Amino acid sequence: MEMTLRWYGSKSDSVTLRQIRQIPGVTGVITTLYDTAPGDEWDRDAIRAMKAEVAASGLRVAGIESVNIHDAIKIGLPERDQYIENYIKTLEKLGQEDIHMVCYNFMPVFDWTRTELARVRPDGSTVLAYHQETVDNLDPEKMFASISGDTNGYVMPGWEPERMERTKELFDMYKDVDEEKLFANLKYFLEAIMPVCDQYHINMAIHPDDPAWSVFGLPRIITNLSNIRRMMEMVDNPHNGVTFCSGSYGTNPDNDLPGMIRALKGRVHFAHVRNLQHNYPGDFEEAAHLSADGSFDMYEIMKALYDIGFDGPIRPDHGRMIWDEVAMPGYGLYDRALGATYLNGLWEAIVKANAR
Ligand code: DNO
Repeated sequence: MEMTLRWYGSKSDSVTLRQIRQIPGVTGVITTLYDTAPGDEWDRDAIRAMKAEVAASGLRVAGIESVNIHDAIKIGLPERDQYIENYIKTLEKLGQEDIHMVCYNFMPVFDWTRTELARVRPDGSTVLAYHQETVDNLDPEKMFASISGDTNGYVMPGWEPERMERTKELFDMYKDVDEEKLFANLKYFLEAIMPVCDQYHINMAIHPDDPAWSVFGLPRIITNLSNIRRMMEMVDNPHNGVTFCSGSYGTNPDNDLPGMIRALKGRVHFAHVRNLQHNYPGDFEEAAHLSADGSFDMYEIMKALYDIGFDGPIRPDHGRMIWDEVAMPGYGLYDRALGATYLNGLWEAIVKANAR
């Protein structure tokens, strides 16, 4: 595995490449071209410039999170072919620039969903949290407004204000899309892009729906092992794989995280590893990466990744806000650095125990 950190670019991230470079064992970043909109064909010079900026700090671009999917593709509108064509050209350029892992998601309207961005934990840190009853009683158009006061002034990916202003229009556009249609549209997209992935050895890593169930009545399909299997079998190609995000699949306590990892051997192309705390059915909050701070056994998760021979990029995921840091919720420096160090420690112990 390669330990990485997500980086939002020098224009908007409070965390610098220099700081990331100083986290022991972190050799790469996961980033994207932040001036592009879903559906745009990326510019090769811009990809080169991004790579050069990262390389100048002694790090490398280990993968892209995300090349976002235009709504026309997810909905299955006639204009999807043009957007798929653009996506293919983007993948081609990434491949030519030696970037071989692309994370994306296939969630309608909302990317990840949380009801609080700064819930206070017993130790005084603040974390992202989810309370089902709040979602059930909330008009989806007010979702963004209800949390926007807690973003610390950062635009959070997936929650861009321009997109949130269009919530009503987006709901209308998705009104005829059910799970079956979404699966069919995903299949159409994957079939179209696999040839370019084969040509340039690009691993596509679909991100799970977070939380791993339907919100606001919208269809959500990347939620559990049987649906992932269906996705992999409908376009059976080793480049059609997943981002194993413990914090997203783990929102549903029925998902056996280490068991899922083992079942996905060969198809886990990227790992987001973090812990969360289940309080009671329908309420969870994010926790420190340490097993003892939340509900997951982080050792078992790392051990499962080791056992399947995982060799892709991995990153600590949402961190708590600690030590008075002011940053994008979930994406400060301090707690993610602690997370990276802890995951590296688990990995070293697993590697050495297995070498004996
Ligand atoms: C949230 C992230 C997601 C993820 C996208 C991938 O913190 O994990 O926004 O990047 O779903 O496309």
